[in-house]
Amino acid sequence: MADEHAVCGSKTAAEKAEMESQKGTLTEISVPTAQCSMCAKTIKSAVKDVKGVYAADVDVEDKVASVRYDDKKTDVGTLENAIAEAGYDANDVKRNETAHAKLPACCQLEK
Ligand SMILES: [Cu+2]
Repeated sequence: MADEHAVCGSKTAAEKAEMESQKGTLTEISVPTAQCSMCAKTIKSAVKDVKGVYAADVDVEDKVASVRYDDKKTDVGTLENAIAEAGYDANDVKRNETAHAKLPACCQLEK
């Protein structure tokens, strides 16, 4: 396994294949407060917990979450809320401050 030591938030081969498949609808959600690979991991797992999401990827440098989802089971608003509930801004949806305060210190914004 070449990426056994890959940093948190990087794609596994299976995830990469999922993102590249044409399954479902692809949307990109702006996540301006994401800062590091831990953030990417947190956002990714929050989004993947939403029913109907096939695959998710977060680019911390571009500050964008790419999500493939079934538009019959969920929608962009639900995805935005899931990210906000995890403590991150998502498009125009503001982060849940309580969740944000519980993030690892490196992921919290400076006050
Ligand atoms: Cu972080």
